[in-house]
Amino acid sequence: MKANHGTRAAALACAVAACAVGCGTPPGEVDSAAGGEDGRPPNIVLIMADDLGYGDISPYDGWIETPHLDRLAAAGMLLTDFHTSGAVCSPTRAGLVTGRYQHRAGVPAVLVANSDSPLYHQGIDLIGDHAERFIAGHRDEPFFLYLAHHAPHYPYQGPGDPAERYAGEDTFPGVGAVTDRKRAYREMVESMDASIGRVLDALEEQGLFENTLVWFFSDNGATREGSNGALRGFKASYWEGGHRVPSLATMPGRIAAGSTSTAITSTLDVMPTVLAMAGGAAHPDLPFDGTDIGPVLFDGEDPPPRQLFWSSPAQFWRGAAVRDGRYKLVIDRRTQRAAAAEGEEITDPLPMLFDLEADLGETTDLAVDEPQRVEAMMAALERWREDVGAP
Ligand SMILES: [Ca+2]
Repeated sequence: MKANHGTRAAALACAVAACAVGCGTPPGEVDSAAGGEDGRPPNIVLIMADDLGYGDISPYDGWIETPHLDRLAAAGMLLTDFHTSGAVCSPTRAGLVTGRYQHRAGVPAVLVANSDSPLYHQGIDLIGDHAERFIAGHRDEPFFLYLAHHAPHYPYQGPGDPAERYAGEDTFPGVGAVTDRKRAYREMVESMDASIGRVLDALEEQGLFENTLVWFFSDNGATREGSNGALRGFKASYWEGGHRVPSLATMPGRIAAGSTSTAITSTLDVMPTVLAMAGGAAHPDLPFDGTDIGPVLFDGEDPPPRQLFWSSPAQFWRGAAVRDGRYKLVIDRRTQRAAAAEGEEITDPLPMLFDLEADLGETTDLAVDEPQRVEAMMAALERWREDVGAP
């Protein structure tokens, strides 16, 4: 590995955020009923991949063998209808840490890092090192650990490839110099999987696995170098391939081993769920848009009916989507533009409607057949946009 110490330190600062539970919870307010048999509150480990797709990893019958993610799936729950609140990095992450639509925090689009805060995609081993030390160092107290991997975001570089980025560089190398990107992509996912295996081993060695929620998911769908399985579209779109992602949750004794949930869930639900487990609650002035899905994870319940919304400004593309039960409304300017006559100006959004239960691949537009449903979902989208300040 080719990295100086400064780069490693900066990469870790970007990639790892951790604290003992209690950061936001006054002493004495932790609900011990949420914990294990000895009354100890649970530990929380969130693991986020970057640009990993629905068809990338083996628990989802993907093309890359990921034995440690298989291990997570076997020990816990696989979520089949889990969504990111954005279709690119920053919006999803802002929604994740606030439990609220990212538009409310002023992050509807990508925040571009400057050269002082480099992303270093070969930092996976370092993230694993740090996580192991952190778990060992906090074995005697409840903890929260958030591991934000950069894999398999470009530039594509496997463990044996030359490093593409260094601290202080002003330019972003894009996909990088590697010519066999599929190979590099696969190796990045395999490295991340090995790192996750080390985290699971550390939890088991410390006797903490039973009382720890380990929740793995991606921040958006895959690029064309990866796979979104049967889903249409890629990262940076509001087709399912842009925002329906792998999600695995494990907590032996509380989450049924080898279980699957088809409930509609979101990255917006993560914060409400883990905060409830830690005995906390939302600030009264900042209510969550997500919900505590503990009943889904721990009891296999279906949550009440809900709508999910997506909307982005014109940074990379302009679009919106609404999910309501089996139906999904999609507004995609690129599709409109492709279908338009040369020189024709695109003014009004053209909503498309899909029945995901019958048509997961979003191939058959039902908008003409179901004008009332389209009208109701468009009205819901407008109300939501006004509420959260979305474009
Ligand atoms: Ca991403």
